[in-house]
Amino acid sequence: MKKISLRKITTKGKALFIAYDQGLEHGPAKDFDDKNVNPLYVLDIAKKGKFNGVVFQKGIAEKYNKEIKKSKVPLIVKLNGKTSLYKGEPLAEPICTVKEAIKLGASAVGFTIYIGSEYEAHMFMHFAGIEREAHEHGLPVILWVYPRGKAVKNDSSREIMAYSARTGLELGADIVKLKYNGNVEDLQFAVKSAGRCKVVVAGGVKIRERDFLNEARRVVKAGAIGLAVGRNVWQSKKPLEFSRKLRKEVFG
Ligand code: FBP
Repeated sequence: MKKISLRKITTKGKALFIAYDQGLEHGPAKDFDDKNVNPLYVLDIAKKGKFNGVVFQKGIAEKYNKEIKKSKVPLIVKLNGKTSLYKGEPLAEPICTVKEAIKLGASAVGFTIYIGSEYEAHMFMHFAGIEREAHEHGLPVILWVYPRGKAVKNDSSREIMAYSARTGLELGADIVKLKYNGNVEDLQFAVKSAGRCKVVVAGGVKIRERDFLNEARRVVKAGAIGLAVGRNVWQSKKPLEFSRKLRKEVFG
């Protein structure tokens, strides 16, 4: 098996990714305004803000491929997803293959698993194939691990955050993306639980910029390699200024 290098999507071992799959996950009216509804607006932030990667679903990666390539921002193609309209047990089926992602010029692929869901085993099965194929091509795999479903009573406990992190390691992800519960010690243990699988944390809903920057500093201090942020960046009134401050927190 090829050695998987994170070089293309990290800077000195740290990473700041910009996530933009919310159009599918939440719907445009919930998160977007007239500016950030346009993928090119976010791509421009990713480029000028020197992000280590931009996360797009296949459709955006295809339709805006020329601009993505020109921007030289590493492309992370999300391989599964779902809308927020379906209210059953969470399940995100694959909607793009590793081969297609490679054709689109992906530097890494992303996949979500809802641990605790009735369909967990199904997502594990799909992920196993994706991880195998991506790694055969030397492509890093980022796994979003979100505990969810009626069996999950407290999705922000220490136990569940460590469990999410460990799932990333056990399933063969190179980077696991977690929802941070706000407790630094819990995150430290989650990072330990992830072992040689690196940890990035999700951004969440837009909060005060100063608070977000403080959180970012603590997250990196706790051992995470960085963040994969969406709304807190592209909903900012001054996204480039905010990105610059965020970079400072992550990369020092
Ligand atoms: P944000 O920084 O905007 O929270 O994005 C992170 C992310 O993981 C996105 O990639 C994804 O669309 C979204 O959160 C999913 O959030 P949820 O499933 O909690 O609605």
